Amino acid sequence: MSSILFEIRDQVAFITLNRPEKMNAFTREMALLLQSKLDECASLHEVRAVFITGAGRTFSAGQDLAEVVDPEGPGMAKILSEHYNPLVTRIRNLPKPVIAAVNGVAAGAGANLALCCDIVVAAKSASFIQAFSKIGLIPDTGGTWWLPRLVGWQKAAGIAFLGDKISAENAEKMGMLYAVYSDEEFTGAARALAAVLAQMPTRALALTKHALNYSATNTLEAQLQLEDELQQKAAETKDHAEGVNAFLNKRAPQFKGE
Ligand code: LHQ
Repeated sequence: MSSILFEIRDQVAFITLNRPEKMNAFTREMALLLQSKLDECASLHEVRAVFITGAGRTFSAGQDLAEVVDPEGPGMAKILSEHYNPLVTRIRNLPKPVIAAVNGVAAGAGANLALCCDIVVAAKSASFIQAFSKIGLIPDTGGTWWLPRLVGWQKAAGIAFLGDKISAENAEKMGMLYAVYSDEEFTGAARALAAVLAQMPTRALALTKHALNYSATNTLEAQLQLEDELQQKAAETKDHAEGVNAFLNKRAPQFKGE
């Protein structure tokens, strides 16, 4: 069975991290396969939203620690530069909405991969652990970048230093998540959200994502200039014309992602 399951349905690419017996911990093989699936999502016109979840009872336990100590393994030097950093940049640069559907524990690099997605939703029983300090490491996979931006400096420092388990409900209160659903509703609600996003004006969402990416480092003046440039591009899309036409004719828009 492949460590990454991939299926396209109704213009949503469903990606499942699939090593449930090892809590979906990442090996090199799995990280490289996920990279290639994200590339496929970027290039296929029929994919208009990406949905990432975990098989079994966890989202992902982060790096497979057995691989770290394996003399035949990739070694520390490659794990960030060849596995996780390219995953984060792929997700951030993918011109389509990426949803992390956190079904259970998300620990270490698994937690931070979820946090770098555009919209993070979680089951009530899910949790987030910055497990790094427990093994003498620092939060990687963008953790030191996302955490202070999502939850503020104080909470970020506490969560990163202590490595304690944050429940989905607390994570949502702190601003780490878009929504928490009951365990019973979770799969249906998370997939419904992806289905809605896949029917939206995909190019406008991609331009919004681009603007949000730059907002983290731009000055207000630079961001206003960027919004101006990107809005010109959005205004040229067929979906913009369709949206305005549908509004004026009091009908539902039919966006095609063009
Ligand atoms: C695992 C793992 C795992 C291997 C569970 N590896 N087997 C970057 C730079 C370079 C090096 C290091 O890493 C990184 C990035 C990182 O991600 S660092 C952080 C790595 N992750 C962790 O430290 C988390 C370790 N796992 C846990 O704390 C727990 O397993 C969690 C809280 C995820 C789940 O706990 P439980 O529900 O109690 O399950 P369990 O601990 O019994 O695990 C079940 C099995 O999964 C078990 O295998 P076994 O053969 O005994 O049944 C675990 O050994 C295995 N597993 N995480 N990361």
